[in-house]
Amino acid sequence: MLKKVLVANRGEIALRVVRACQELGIRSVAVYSDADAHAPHVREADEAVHIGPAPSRESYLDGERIIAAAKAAGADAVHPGYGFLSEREWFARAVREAGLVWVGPPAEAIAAMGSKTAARTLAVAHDVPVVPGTTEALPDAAAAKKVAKTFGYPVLLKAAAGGGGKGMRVVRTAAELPEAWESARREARNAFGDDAVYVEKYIEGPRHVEIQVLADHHGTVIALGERECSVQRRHQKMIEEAPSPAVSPELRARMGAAAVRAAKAAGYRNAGTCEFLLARDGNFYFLEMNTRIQVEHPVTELVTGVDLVQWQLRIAGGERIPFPDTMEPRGWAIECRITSEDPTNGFLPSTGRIECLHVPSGPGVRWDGGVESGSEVGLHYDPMLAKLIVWGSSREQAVDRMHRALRELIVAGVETSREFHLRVMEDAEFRAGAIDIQWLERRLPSLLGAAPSVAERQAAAIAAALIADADRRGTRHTAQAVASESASGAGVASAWATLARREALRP
Ligand code: MV4
Repeated sequence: MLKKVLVANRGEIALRVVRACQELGIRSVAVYSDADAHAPHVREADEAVHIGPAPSRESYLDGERIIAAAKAAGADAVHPGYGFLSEREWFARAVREAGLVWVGPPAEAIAAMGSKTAARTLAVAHDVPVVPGTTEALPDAAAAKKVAKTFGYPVLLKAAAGGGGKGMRVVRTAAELPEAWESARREARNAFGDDAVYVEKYIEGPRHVEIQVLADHHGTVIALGERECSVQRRHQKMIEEAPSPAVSPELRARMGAAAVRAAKAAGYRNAGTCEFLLARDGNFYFLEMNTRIQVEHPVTELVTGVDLVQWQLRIAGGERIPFPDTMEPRGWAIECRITSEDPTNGFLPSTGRIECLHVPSGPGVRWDGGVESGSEVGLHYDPMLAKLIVWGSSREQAVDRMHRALRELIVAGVETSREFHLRVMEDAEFRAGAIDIQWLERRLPSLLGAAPSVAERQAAAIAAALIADADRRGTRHTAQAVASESASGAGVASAWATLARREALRP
């Protein structure tokens, strides 16, 4: 078993890993930048090492510095979390060469899955379905046109080095292809320094469904079911759930088996995720493998009962996976990403001090957060403050429970995605599970333009009652905050109202 793990990350995932270490009796070492000296992940870890100034490049992305910190602290392993250095092949290799255990897949597996075309080639060779198209980059637009003709329009041009939708172009007719080809190449070159582009059949209105896998060092590879991640905006996932409303036990078994084949083909170890497109006709296609623990891992944990982060640590320490290779989900789990973004203002990042944070609780509620009251939210790092995750015995119960939990949540001081999530939980299409990867962009105008949510209407009623009450108690300042926020109709109204309510009810 590992004895001391350096957590090469910050925020909620760093705290998540520290908690797993504590539960396993492993010592944890946090790292922190100037901006994070007082962050919860630093305080909760057994030890902490300062690694540099606020900009990530000089702290959380400084691999040499992090490895030096691990050695200085006497750690025997490094857990990278997600983002930052988690999928850098060179870092995984450097950690290993420093004599430390890498809590993740081998550098070779990261490399095998790093290129889209290489991953497609690997998938094809192991009977994992991929979208019809080429597995090689094409020399020019004429070659692309020729290939497109064989499986018909629309087609999608994709960057071989791809990621985040960069260098992707939908082409609906042969006439549009040359121009799209040039712009896809240009974008790929700028984004990845690699202008290799290939062609796929364009799948209309699919879902994004991914399969969680775990692989140990003794040849066992298992699938832990799927996550539905279609509710996303500009390639940023907003809400994830497990299982998917579109996946039957039979489909789950086939997708799971395909994911296990892909993982085995890559020599995969530890936790990873195979991303698929699930087409309207029920066909599924492998897209890529994420060689890290993902943001949305808790929904799988809640429906399988498997602590994925603990198992990352156990597997890295040499333990065998004790679970059966087929796992049916129990109940339903939903995750909402609580970000410091203003949904009414194009999801513009919001900064400031978190003046008040009241975390939801009660049956079936989990909060994986990285901030607290008093935390400063700046622009140096990702705007995700926390994840609110709920479990229910059915999808409907989970959605209702998420709505209840979101109503309990108060974040005052920065704008957040809370109100947006409330509206989604109230949305008839979402409640019917009728979602695909374009659903959110399509629905956003009506979601944000909709009548005030239940929470807002309640907040308005509470605010009205409070104004009278606060006057009597001489706490007019609270009443004024409530009144002005309510009158503006801003998403923070209910947060202030709940805060004020608590103030007003204080004896
Ligand atoms: C596709 C597709 C439709 N057809 N491939 C987007 C990012 C990259 N990882 C793969 N992506 C897509 N590939 C074919 N042949 C649609 C997308 C896509 C998408 C996929 C998953 C989640 C969100 C998405 C949003 C837009 C487009």
